[in-house]
Amino acid sequence: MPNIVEQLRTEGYAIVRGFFAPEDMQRVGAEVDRVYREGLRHHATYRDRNLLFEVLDDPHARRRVVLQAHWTAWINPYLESLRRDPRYLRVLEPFLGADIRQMTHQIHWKPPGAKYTFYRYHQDARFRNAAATRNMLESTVTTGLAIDPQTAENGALRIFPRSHLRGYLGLSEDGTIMTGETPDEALQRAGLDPQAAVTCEMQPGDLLLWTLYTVHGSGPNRSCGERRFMINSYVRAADSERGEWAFRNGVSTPLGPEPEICKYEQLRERPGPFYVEDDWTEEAQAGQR
Ligand SMILES: O=C(O)CCC(=O)C(=O)O
Ligand SMILES: [Fe+2]
Repeated sequence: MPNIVEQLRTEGYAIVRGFFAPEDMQRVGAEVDRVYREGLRHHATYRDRNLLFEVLDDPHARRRVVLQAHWTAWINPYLESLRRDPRYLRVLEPFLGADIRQMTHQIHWKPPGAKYTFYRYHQDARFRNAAATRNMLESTVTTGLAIDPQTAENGALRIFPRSHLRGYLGLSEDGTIMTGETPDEALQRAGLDPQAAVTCEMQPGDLLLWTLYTVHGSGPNRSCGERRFMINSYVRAADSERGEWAFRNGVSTPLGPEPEICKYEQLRERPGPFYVEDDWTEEAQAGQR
């Protein structure tokens, strides 16, 4: 563990190998597939407070796909306890202490044959309410659990080492991070060498850690298999006004009776349930012009 702490601080990312055992990952995979089937029942992106299914008819795959599901802890008891499994505390405590809230809980799919399976380079700090989080670099840790093997071919996460030390760089701010691409010149303008990106190849059960300022993105899934990835992001409770409890005084803490709105402040006015009408795909955007 000392190596992990050192590496995340100096490099802006670290990989905990064998974080979960193969038996755990069998179950995680089965529950995540169950969530996928649940998502497919919606004709479009659906939201009910923090719970979200990002659903679209993919123009290449020519079928309905689910790209992300957020906070499925509300509909899946196994995933509810997984997000606050004591093994997460063991990894997080050296960074965040024993009082930890959770800001994101996301499952990502890159359905084989689909068009929208890549993420432009960005820093996750962009998606946070800076007013609600203090010391964002040190007070947060984002984790990515490999459910399938993560490979260059299927669109493993790519990271720029030490980019977290450069502050907020404003990459890919023109629209969504799931359309277009990041030109080398944009990286160079931000002081990054396009050749320096590292592909985080992982086995099922490995856990990637990164910071809200680490520049990262991922390529499309060019394989014919699944690429399932689970992102949980945590914050030191003393530095955050937001988030669901994960650990209080080191004790794993279940969700309460009502959701705490985490990331999307608009949900305070309009908590849902509702379908999201605006469609960010290039096809829909072209149709609107
Ligand atoms: O699933 C991925 O490859 C990464 C997605 C990502 O970076 C994000 O949603 O912020
Ligand atoms: Fe990200």
